[in-house]
Amino acid sequence: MTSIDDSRIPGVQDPAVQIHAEAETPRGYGSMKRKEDARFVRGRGRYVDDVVLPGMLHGAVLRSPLAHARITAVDTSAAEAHPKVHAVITGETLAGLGLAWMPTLSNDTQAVLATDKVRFQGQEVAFVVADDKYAARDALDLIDVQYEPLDPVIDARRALEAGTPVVRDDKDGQADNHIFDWESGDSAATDRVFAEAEAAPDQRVVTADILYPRVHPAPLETCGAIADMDPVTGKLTLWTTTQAPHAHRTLYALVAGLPEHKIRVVSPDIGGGFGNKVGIYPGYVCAIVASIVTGKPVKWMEDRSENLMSTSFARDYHMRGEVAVTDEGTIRAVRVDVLADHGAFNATAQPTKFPAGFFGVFTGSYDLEAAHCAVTGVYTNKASGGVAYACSFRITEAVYLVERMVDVVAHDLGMDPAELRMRNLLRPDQFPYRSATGWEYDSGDYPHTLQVALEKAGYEALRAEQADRRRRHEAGERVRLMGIGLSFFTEAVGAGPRRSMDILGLGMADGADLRVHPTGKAVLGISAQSQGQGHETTFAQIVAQELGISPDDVEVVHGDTDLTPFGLGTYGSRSTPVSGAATAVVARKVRERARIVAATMLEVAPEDLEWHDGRWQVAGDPEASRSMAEIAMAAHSNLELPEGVEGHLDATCVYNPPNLTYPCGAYVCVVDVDPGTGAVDVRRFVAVDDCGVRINPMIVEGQIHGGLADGVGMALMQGIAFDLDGNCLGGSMMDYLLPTSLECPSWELGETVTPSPHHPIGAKGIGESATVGSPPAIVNAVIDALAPYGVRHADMPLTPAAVWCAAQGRPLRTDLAIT
Ligand code: MCN
Ligand code: CUM
Repeated sequence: MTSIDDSRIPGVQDPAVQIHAEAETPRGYGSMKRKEDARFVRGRGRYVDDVVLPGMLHGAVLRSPLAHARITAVDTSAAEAHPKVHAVITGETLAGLGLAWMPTLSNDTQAVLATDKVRFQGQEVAFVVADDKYAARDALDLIDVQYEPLDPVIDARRALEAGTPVVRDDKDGQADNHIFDWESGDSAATDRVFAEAEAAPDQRVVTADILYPRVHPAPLETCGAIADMDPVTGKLTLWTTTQAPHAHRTLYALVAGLPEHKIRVVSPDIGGGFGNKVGIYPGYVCAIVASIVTGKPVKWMEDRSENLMSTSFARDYHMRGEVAVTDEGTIRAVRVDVLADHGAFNATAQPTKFPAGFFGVFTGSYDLEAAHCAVTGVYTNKASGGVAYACSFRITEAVYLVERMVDVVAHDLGMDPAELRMRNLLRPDQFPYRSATGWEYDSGDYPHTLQVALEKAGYEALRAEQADRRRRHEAGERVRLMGIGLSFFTEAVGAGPRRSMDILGLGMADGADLRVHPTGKAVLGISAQSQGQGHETTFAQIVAQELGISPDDVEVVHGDTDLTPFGLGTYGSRSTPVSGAATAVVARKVRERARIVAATMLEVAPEDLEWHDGRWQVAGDPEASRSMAEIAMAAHSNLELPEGVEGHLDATCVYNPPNLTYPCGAYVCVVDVDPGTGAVDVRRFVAVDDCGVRINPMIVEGQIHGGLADGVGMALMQGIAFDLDGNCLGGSMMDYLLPTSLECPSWELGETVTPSPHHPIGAKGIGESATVGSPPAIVNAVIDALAPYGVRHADMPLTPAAVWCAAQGRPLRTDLAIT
């Protein structure tokens, strides 16, 4: 038997942490403080790295220093002789178990530990297990790997050229670096509109090449796992940083052949995810194998550089956008060609399938006659991607592309970008709207949302101030240039409808189970996995709203596959759209059961009762009513219920969403740019989001704040470049810069509310909206500021150097460091 260190469990020694500090207990929706913060702000959260098991050993991963090399020999004898080392696992060890390669989310294969070649700098080569993590790290230096260096493939734009080395020569029939071709939309219809636009005297085609650079989500806690295979019971307990505990359990069962009921995945507090913790990493598999081999629990936690260099990155899309538009500014069609750099192993969420090819929403928020996009994926000698940082390989790049293109069109037409957007936005009467690429947007009032943002920003006055600054600049005064940038985005979140989506054969429905105890307190089990989004609070609020009890009386259980119902976890802002819907539905089931119990108690027919103010009440007789606590006690008593009605107040449900939810938002960013140094100051940022009904407005705003900061990071600071030898230039936080409060303005938020018509409580997801919507607004603002220099486009990250070069008419290539 193993046990965890009890003193670290909040509440065990400090009952105060269980007490919620609200003066007045709220019921249902509203900005109540987060329940989980009682432990987080006291430093009493329990993260994966806090888990300590008796007799636990520690693992460390040996990584490749080279981006591309053949492995000719691996000598582990000196490491094995280290007095504190228990085992050294290599690719050969794993090959003996059939585990040297594992499947990825895209049904590609990925090396767990390299056998034939290393394919990116930082790739996993061997795993050492020792008494402590220091000894494990020391022993890595004792492993002798012989490499025969090969030319690396670093420039994605050249990956398909003849004569380029083949990254994946391990795959049968793979003679080049091509992974897939994926397309969406009607190519013939789109080409027709473009031909017309080219021929017509009062229409035109606007084109731009746009890069969304490689970035990394960089969560606070890096990835890791503690594997504990009990040799007596044969049960594997895996404590791990996962956003999808149930999916991981099933995958371990399918891939490693372990019986699923003998696997328990526990994901306690995890320090952020941002998509970084969706995939299964080699280190997890190594920890499991190491626990089986040594018969002891084995912990593996990566360090910051390992996280930045080897775990799922995001973006790396080279995009060509074309827009067919009339001279008056009516956008007719969009055509997109994308080269997607997926690194050495294709690990992104199935890009060939709708809607994992979420890039299909590149038509944005506009009413188009036609649209077509083609994406080609290529292998390079870089770390593989994943489901990372507000869902790469989907909306994030698509929104950036279309919102950047709209500004390029405005530039070329000499039109105001707000006016151009207003002219082309979908109208409220067009919903539900079927896009040119087949997506059904559920609801929205886009012109209103944009209007609210423009008014909040004081758009007219900003433009007047800008004109004045430009005059002074032109008169030779040394002033900072002012830029105003807009974006309007439509998100598509809540994966997803069963008929259109599955990952490795699993559907996308989520379960929820709710038990109401005799005293009216409730426990909700969900499959969503909070990484900091406040689920323990908001999901309790949903139950509270439906049952008329306090959120403080609802305990939310998640992150343990032995205790919670199956579901695919938290990513793609799907928790509220899917698990949240399941929670509302299961609570309504309980409420209906409570109605029968209350009717029996009040000796009336269930139809005579009305749900009023959180109680079941006899119609027209407010005196005759019962609360959920009274009903719960009766449901567990000897009360004689009608024939066929079960006692107690428990229910389960599985929610299979009929559609995604489509939140939207209008953002306005104001920047000041110093043309002498290229330094950018984000002066103001107005964000008006519509995520339907808000359960906890404070948490929603927190989510938006975080996403806006992400946007500042991506637009101005982040971006992982490589040199031509394949050295990753973003491997530490000295090189990969995260935004702080110093780079961020005081956010100005606003809202519009268009409920989702198909979601039980009308809510749409919000977790990624601001990360998706803010980069184009910031970049548009910087480019707008540089208008006096004739700049039409420059790629992120708009570092001072990139801005300065753009102003000099020599835009930087930001994905490669060419020296
Ligand atoms: N919410 C609400 N009302 C709404 C919508 C949401 O009150 N109409 C609340 C929810 O109940 C939840 C939070 O806002 O408490 C976020 O909900 P949702 O939009 O459903 O997103 P998820 O919970 O599924 O979170 C995933 C999303 C993703 S995919 C990334 S990436 C990201 C993000 O959340 N990672 C985060 N926000 C993050 N925030 C933190 N602190 N840490 C991360 O790793
Ligand atoms: Cu795609 S980043 Mo979030 O979905 O976990």
